[in-house]
Amino acid sequence: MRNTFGKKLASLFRSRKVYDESFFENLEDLLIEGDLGAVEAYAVSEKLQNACRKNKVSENEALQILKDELSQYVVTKVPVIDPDRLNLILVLGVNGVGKTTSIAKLAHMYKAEGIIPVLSAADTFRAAAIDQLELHAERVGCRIVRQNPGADPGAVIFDTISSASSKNEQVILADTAGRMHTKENLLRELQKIDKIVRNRIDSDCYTKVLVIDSTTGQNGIRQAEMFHSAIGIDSLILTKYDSAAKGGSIIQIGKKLGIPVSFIGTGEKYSDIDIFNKEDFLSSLIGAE
Ligand SMILES: Nc1nc2c(ncn2[C@@H]2O[C@H](COP(=O)(O)OP(=O)(O)OP(=O)(O)O)[C@@H](O)[C@H]2O)c(=O)[nH]1
Ligand SMILES: [Mg+2]
Repeated sequence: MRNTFGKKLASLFRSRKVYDESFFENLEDLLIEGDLGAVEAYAVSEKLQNACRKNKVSENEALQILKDELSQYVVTKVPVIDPDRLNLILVLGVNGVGKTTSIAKLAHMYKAEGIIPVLSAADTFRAAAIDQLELHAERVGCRIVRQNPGADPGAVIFDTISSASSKNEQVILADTAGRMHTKENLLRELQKIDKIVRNRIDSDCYTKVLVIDSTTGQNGIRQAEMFHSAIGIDSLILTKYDSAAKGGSIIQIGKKLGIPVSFIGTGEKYSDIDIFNKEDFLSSLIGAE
């Protein structure tokens, strides 16, 4: 059992004498601590209370009820790459969440699957961001399209689409800035990029993924709301899952915004990315593994 939240939850169930009021209060506190959000925590707790009122519920059954309840908010959806057309994955997120690293991991993964990736350095806000992506491109062994720091990110994406089409590359992985002078600047820039992509890439080949750092907790839902309302998010990448994080915020994001999860980042190596597995995630979250 790798996460402390799961451990605490399991020990709450183990230590309970009866399912009384204080048990449910503790459960709600723990769920909130697990980044589920108060509304979700009370709803889940109430469901369990109802089940306990009707029947005698064992520890395992209670954990299963909890898992089933959370399960409805968590959906896995992986971008489908059509090898015969040009696909584009726009990687978004606030600064430091793991956008650039996730792009390198995805490029590595697609290459291993025989799909040709190309990186697009559309985070032109920080000079170092372009160099960082270039280093990844070298290491992974794929092409990168870049311009100078401060260049128009939309122009970088435009260039990438044009050149990738003529080179028969199959998936563009586009990095974006996590921060600009103001939040409004950032969102406006992203809307411009989105418009450029929508005009040139078939809608079913275009995916906007938001990177959520699993250690950020409650902030994750605010980030998702901000990006989703600005340009619409198709799926999430949950990063830094290796760092004793709970990742409970994706349940809140799923419930409030209905955004599914595609990948999970589990370390700093290129191979440390997996398709999000809902069963494993939930078992780990509630400490039932
Ligand atoms: N342990 C762990 N570290 C990660 C993971 N993903 C990213 N990191 C680390 O998180 C830090 C930030 O990653 P970046 O990929 O540079 O994040 P970013 O979102 O591109 O950051 P900005 O470009 O500054 O906005 C780096 O030190 C990465 O090695 C992960 O899944 N696990
Ligand atoms: Mg970056």
